Amino acid sequence: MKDKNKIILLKLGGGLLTDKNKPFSIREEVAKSAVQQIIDADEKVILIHGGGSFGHPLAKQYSISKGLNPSIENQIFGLTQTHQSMNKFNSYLINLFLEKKYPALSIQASSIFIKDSHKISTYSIEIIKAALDLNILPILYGDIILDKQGSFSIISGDQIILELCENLKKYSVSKVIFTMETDGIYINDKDTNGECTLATECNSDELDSLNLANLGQKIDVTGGIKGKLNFIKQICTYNIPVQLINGLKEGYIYKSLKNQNINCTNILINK
Ligand code: IP8
Repeated sequence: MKDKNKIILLKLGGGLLTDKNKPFSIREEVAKSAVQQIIDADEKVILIHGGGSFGHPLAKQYSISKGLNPSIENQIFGLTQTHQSMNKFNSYLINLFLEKKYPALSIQASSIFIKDSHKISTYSIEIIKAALDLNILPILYGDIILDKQGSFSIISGDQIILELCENLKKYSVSKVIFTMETDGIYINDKDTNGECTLATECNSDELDSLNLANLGQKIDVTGGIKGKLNFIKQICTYNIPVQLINGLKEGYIYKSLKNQNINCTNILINK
């Protein structure tokens, strides 16, 4: 029997679902396949997605992650526009679930979190628990975040995951899955063909010392792979295993949700 209170946090990377270099472009086949795999796996999940080409270019244009800057023309308008763009992207995904008669509910990070002197306060996380109790799939996404000091910034999908790991008391997170466009983390150890090597297993205390391969950077206002590893390190302090998987490979999302074997990066907890 399934443990009712165990939950998997699944992040669909924005770079996977969209073409990050082409504003407002959804990779529809990738998104549809991901949604179908989540439905087929039928596990208790909270889905979180990134910004991709709906979030990062706008956030960059208006310097949203650096906070209020009156010298930037129309910055406040850009703040709301960034949120609305993410909202639109999120609606597309929600609709994919609803079309399949699968109950999914959009929960906006900008409505349930606020910052106070750089620290995030959780306000209405109860809503997520209430949705899970009703067997609804909650879907959150990287968003803008306001702060009590009159400024704002960006809350990434990865930061949301960390907040959920810290604050979801009733549900215990059994695993966090990051879905990306590669098989996981590559290190600068060349194999016999001169290719970088996939780190299939990595201890959480080794994350800082990894010699990361540079596989090309896209516009990312929230820190790229280094930022991600920093969040993963913090997630591991809650004894939660993390898996980084390739969302472009057929069936990988399903297999990961079902704990089946795949070629990926597993971050192991140091006991
Ligand atoms: O793609 C960023 O979320 P991420 C969200 O998870 C925005 O880093 C609005 C840029």
